[in-house]
Amino acid sequence: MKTKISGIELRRIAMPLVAPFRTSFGVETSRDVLLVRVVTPDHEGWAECGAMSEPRYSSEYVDGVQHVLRRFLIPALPADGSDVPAVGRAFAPFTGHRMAKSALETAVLDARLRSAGESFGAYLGAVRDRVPCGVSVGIMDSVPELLDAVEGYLAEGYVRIKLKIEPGWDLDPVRAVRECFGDDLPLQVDANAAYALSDARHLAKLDDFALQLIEQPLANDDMVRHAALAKLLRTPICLDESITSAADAAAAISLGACSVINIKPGRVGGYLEARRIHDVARAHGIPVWCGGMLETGIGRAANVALAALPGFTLPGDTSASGRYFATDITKPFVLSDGRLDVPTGPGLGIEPLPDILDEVTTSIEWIPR
Ligand code: OSB
Ligand code: MG
Repeated sequence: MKTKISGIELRRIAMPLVAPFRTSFGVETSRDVLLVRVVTPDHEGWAECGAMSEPRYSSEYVDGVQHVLRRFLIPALPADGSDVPAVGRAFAPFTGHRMAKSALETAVLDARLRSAGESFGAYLGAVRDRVPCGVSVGIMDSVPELLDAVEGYLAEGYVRIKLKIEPGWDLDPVRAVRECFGDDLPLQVDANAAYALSDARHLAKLDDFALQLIEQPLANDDMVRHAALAKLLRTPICLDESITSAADAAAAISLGACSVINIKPGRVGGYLEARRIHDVARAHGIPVWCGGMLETGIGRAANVALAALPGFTLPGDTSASGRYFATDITKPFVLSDGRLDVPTGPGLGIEPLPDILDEVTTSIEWIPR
């Protein structure tokens, strides 16, 4: 599977969210998304970069990603159009910048798979044709507002709820959701690194609510304290920000820093590394689930394919298009019976709708090869 790349388009789009999404690290009202389009003589490959406009969730941000792609990663692409693992090897000398690497590698992979007529799911090793979906619910101004939002999502059919928490918005919202929707609702929380180990006694009060997990309670770079916290809580710890590679996953598992892993392909440098994390976790009996970065249909298509691998035994943050955007840039992903269908066409199996894409485009940079 070798095809020469004739050029790469870096396109920025502005995607207003249906409602503001608040986390412990900030409020998002509109996604500034970078799309990568790899053009070959007979196909094109698409990918979406998960980076946000400011370096809060992680050190990457969308302007920085575009710069790194233009300055380092695009020039490093193998000139002979070699296979996708070779793309990863060509990027390896550059430290970090995993969301940038992921976006370019994924667009190359999509172009290759489209020319081979193979879907992302088939390539990655999907074993399901639909995946159960959860929804991540942001921090709200009041508990009644939160209960309204959760009620709406449950009515749509989402099979598990994740509540964003931070100091001052943790026990009360969790208690209220449990009281209102019962003990059988699969419920989890995500702190996005908002706590310290000295909050352990407070966090242990969440143990009463039978949560499936608490995601990333402590700092991104602190696996050792997560391992210490795990000994003080009954609620299982899941890591998101802390896991940036399969090596990190292996380290976290052997340290006892987590018993569940959230896999986001962008955070870990691409779908091949995401699959390696899945494999490491599965070999250790650690469940994984697919996280999200408020993606459009382009990023979602690949995430849903990944979520169909056998080790993804928990519902992901792979919500339907309508949870994020009034109009998606692709044919929308629609929830049916709490599930999304895994696309089956070549590559991502979905592509941007040209008219909608043009309407939301804020800039286009073309980089010839
Ligand atoms: O921590 O999982 C997170 C969104 C942006 C950045 C970080 C996170 C999130 C979410 C939403 O929780 C996931 C989604 O629905 O895409
Ligand atoms: Mg998270």
